[in-house]
Amino acid sequence: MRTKVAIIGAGPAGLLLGQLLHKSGIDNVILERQTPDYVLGRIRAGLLEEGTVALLDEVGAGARAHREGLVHHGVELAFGGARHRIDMKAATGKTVMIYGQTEVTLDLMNARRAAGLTAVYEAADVQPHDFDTDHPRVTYAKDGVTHEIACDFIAGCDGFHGVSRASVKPSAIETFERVYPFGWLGILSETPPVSQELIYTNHARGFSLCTMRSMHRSRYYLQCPLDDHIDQWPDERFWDELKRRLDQKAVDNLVAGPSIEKSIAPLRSFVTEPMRFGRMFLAGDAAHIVPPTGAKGLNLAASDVHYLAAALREYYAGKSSAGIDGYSAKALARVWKAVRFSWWMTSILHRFPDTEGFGARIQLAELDYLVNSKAATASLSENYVGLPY
Ligand code: RFL
Ligand code: PHB
Repeated sequence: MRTKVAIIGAGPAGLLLGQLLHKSGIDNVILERQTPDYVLGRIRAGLLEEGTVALLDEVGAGARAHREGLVHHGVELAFGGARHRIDMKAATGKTVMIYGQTEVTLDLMNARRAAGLTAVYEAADVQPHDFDTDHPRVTYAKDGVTHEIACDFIAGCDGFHGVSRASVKPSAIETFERVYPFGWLGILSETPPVSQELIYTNHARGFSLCTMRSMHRSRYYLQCPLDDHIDQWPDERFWDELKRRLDQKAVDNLVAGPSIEKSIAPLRSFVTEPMRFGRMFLAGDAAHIVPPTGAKGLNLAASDVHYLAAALREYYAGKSSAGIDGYSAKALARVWKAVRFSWWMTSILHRFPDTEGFGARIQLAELDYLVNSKAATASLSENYVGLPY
C-alpha cells in the first residue's frame, strides 16, 4: 500500500491530523494498536480551548461539541477557606468548553468513517522505517499478516509510550523532564457537578479539582501519593476526603454517588526536541507531556497538528519545504509556554514534600496576588484559555 502520510496512533492528535490532511486532499492512513472501543474508553481530558473547537469545526466535526459542550466564562480558585472567581471572559474575551476527550475522539472517528478513510485498528508491531531517507515506510501486522505502507511522511501521533519517538536514535534527540512527587486520583460519577464552574483548590491536605463532563456527570480529582492504588480508595473514602478539602458551601452542594470510573495518573512534564526527524514528525503526547493542572495536554495535541497540517499543505501545494522545516521550532515555542504554565499551576496548587511553613505561605501569597491583581488575573486567564496559534 502507498499513501502520502502514514499516521501512527488514532488518539485525538492522529485523528485530527487525518481529517485536516484529508480536507486538503492529502491522503493518509492511520494505524492504531488498540480497538476503537478501547480508545473510546480512556477517560482523560475534559476542557477544550477555543482554538481546539475551531479545529474541530474546520474538519466538520464540531457540531455536537457546540450542541452538548458547556461553555465556561470563568474558573474558581479556592484557598484559605474561601473561593475566588477568575472571570476569564472579562480578562481575555475568550471562553473554554467542557467536552470530554472521549466525545472529541468519537466525533473525529465518525468524521473519518463518513469520509470513507482508512484507519487500521488492532495493528500490531507498528514500526516506522527509513525516515532519514526520501523513502520512509511503516510496517505492521494485522491478523498475523505483515503489511507495509510506503509513504512520503510519517506522523508519530502515538502518545507517550508509542513506537515513533522510541525509533529515533538517541543521539538525534534531547529530552527534558520533571516528575512530580504525587499523582491525581480521578473519579467520574453520574451526579450533577458541585458548581457551575471548575473549582481548583489549594488545601493543606492536598490539591483537589471539581470538574464535570455535563450537568449530570461530574469528574473530581484528588492529589494522592504516587504509590497509592485505587483499591485503597473505595468511593466512600474518596468522597470523605474530597469534602475535607472543599469549603462548606461546596460540601453542602456536593452530590456523592457511585463512581463509574476511577484511576490514578502520575504527573509529569516532558518535552522532546526536536519534533521532526527527517521525514518523521512527532505530535501530541508522543512529543510532550504536561501535568493536567493547566488542562493543556489535549489542546497542545491539537495545536501541534494544526501546525503540521499547515506545513504539509504548503509542501504538497508545491510552494516550499519551509513549513515542514519550521514545524518543530514553531510547535515547540507554543509547547514550552504550555509546559511552563502547567508546571506553574501545579506548583502553586499542590502540596509538595517541602511545602511546609514557608512554601505554603508563598503559595497563598501568590494565589492572593493572582485573584486581586488585574494584571496577574489577565496573565493566568490568557494562558488558561489558550495562547494564540
Ligand atoms: P493519545 O491520546 O495517547 O493517543 C495515542 C494513540 O496512539 C496509540 N498507540 C499506538 N498505535 C500504534 N502503534 C503503536 N506502537 C502505538 N502506541 C500507542 C494509542 O493506543 C493511542 O490511541 O495521544 P494524543 O493523540 O497525542 O492526545 C493527547 C491526549 O490524549 C493527552 O494529552 C491528554 O489526554 C492528557 N491528559 C489530560 N489532559 C488534559 O488536558 N486534562 C486531563 O484531565 C488529562 N487527563 C491525560 C489525563 C493523560 C493520561 N494518560 C496519557 C495516561 C489522564 C491520563 C490517564
Ligand atoms: C477535566 O475535566 O478532566 C479536567 C479539567 C481541567 C483540568 C484537568 C482536567 O485542569
